[in-house]
Amino acid sequence: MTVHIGVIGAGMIGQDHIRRLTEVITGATVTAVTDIDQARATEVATRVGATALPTGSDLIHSPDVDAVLVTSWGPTHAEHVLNAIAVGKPVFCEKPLATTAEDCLRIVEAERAHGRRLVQVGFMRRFDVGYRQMKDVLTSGAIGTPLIVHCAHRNPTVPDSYVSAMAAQDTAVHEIDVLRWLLDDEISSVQVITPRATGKRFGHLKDPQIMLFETANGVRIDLEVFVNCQYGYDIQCETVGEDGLVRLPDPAAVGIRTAGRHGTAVLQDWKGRFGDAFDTEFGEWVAAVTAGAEPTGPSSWDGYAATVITDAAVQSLESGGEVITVDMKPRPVLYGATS
Ligand code: NAD
Ligand code: ISE
Repeated sequence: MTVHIGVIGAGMIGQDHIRRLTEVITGATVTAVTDIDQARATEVATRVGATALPTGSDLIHSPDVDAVLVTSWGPTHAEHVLNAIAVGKPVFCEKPLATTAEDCLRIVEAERAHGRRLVQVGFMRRFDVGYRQMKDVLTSGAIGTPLIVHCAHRNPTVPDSYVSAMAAQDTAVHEIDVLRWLLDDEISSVQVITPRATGKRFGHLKDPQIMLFETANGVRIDLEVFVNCQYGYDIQCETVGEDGLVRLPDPAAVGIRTAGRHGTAVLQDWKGRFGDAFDTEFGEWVAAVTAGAEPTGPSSWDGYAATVITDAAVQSLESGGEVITVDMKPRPVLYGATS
């Protein structure tokens, strides 16, 4: 069986995922594309032999669409995801699931009323080989009980449109998701402090930021977010346990010795760093849809949790560094709660 996918939002990542679905993944084809920029929708649809449709609603209701991929702007995600749930179609939504906790909860409630999971959220780090190896080490007990996690998330530069709150909402949200999953624990409080700002950023931006999280089990996490670090795209993560530590590997790269120096290149963007993870993410999602099974990747509950925690981080940033308690609703049984 080939899964017929409709894509809402044919911008940068939408086009990259369309390429992935049509050229990399087996068992899927893109049959419909929509974008508020109709010319773009037509151009992208034509490229892959799909039909350009006028709106997200037309696409979701189309008989030629078995499953929906949402890659439009964040504030539009909730509407499309709710419409897909209403017609019972599987939906993959790029992060964020929604830009407010209230909208995330509406999605969780709609899915709960439907009775089974339909939604997967695009937190791709859970599919990265290095993070998966780290998860296996933690689960095996090889380093004992985890106590501390040190992380860094660095981008070379960001555009003028990037504002200080996006350090949590757009950037740290990936650590927030992957650390909840790695530790199988919930984040209970967050504090954001701002060291001396780099001179190499737009004047309005607080960069870098240090985010300090505590989990329900008392693990402490420090995360440096530095989105104008200049030198490259660099993701670091080290978990310290009672009996040892486990560190995320750097991407494999040849060592070059020349002109009296020895070095390796540093990647420049997230597309290069997480390209394989995106491929695995979509391969596993398509396999689940093909089998008529519930998706196994990040759920709408994970999307809700990430939004609540990033809201708390923004609140801390805006308060000048207060410790903010994360106020999350109880997790429903559909998402793994025991009661
Ligand atoms: P983009 O601006 O390049 O593309 C978004 C596209 O959606 C545009 O073509 C726009 O016209 C279209 N659009 C907006 N609202 C629409 C609507 N209601 N219906 C149809 N089309 C609509 O943005 P992007 O960089 O591709 O980001 C898209 C999403 O992907 C964002 O939510 C972003 O956070 C997420 N993203 C995730 C990652 C990741 O690492 N997982 C990386 C980058 C972006
Ligand atoms: C971007 O939206 C992403 O999702 C990238 O993974 C992240 O590294 C970057 O900081 C964000 O702006």
